Amino acid sequence: MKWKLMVPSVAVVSLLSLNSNSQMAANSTMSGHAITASAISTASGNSIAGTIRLQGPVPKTSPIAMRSDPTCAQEHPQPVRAEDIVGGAGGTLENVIVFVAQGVAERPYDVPQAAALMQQKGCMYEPHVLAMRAGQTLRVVNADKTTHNIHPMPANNREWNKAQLPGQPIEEKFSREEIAIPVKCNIHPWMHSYIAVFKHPYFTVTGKDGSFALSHLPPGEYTIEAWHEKLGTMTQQVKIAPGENKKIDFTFKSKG
Ligand SMILES: [Cu+2]
Repeated sequence: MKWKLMVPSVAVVSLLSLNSNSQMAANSTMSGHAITASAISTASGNSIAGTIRLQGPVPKTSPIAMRSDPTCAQEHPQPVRAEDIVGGAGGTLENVIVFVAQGVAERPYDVPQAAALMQQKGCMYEPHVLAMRAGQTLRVVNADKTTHNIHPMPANNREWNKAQLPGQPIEEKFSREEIAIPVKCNIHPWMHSYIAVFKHPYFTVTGKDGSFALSHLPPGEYTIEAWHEKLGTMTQQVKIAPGENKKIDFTFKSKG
């Protein structure tokens, strides 16, 4: 009960001290509200925005069997499905990381003071894909009544692996950019997620409506990349003039 009360307050702090789009994306996924990247103001100009879509059917997934831990299973009256590919209405695609891959000035950027939040709830990760900043605090919350073991498996950061009892948050950091770090739970084999770590603030993660917005970009030429855990990456070259709000879309092709 204690954590149910505390989690929303963390989310509010994150929203108020919004330094990166990832916080917004993380919170929207977490709260289930339709707060998407498109809700971020682009009125000041210099933004790149659009929609990520999936062409073709969303592959059908089997319900996850949580019988090995009845504590997990009892949290889900309805079957839960893997979140490998999550589509929305009109062919939109959720859980795509959209970011500036090239063109950002090489300089230090202020790191958000608010933590990026990863919850374990109903023995699933929320959000399924989290994007955060190098040096930012990652706060991992266990909202379940069971023990988890969170285990990020980075290629470019320090690996760690921690058992987590109910109600005991873990705080960690990643020091280097990496897109994206696979995360698993050593106790529940169906639990997996991804954490992307950026050295600059120009990134976001799509929600159900597939929309994204990269705001407050200085005029210039950029390579914009869209990353999906199963569908790979796509890039586009984009040039934005002073005050310009550019629209670009990405369409991934379904393999199934
Ligand atoms: Cu677990």
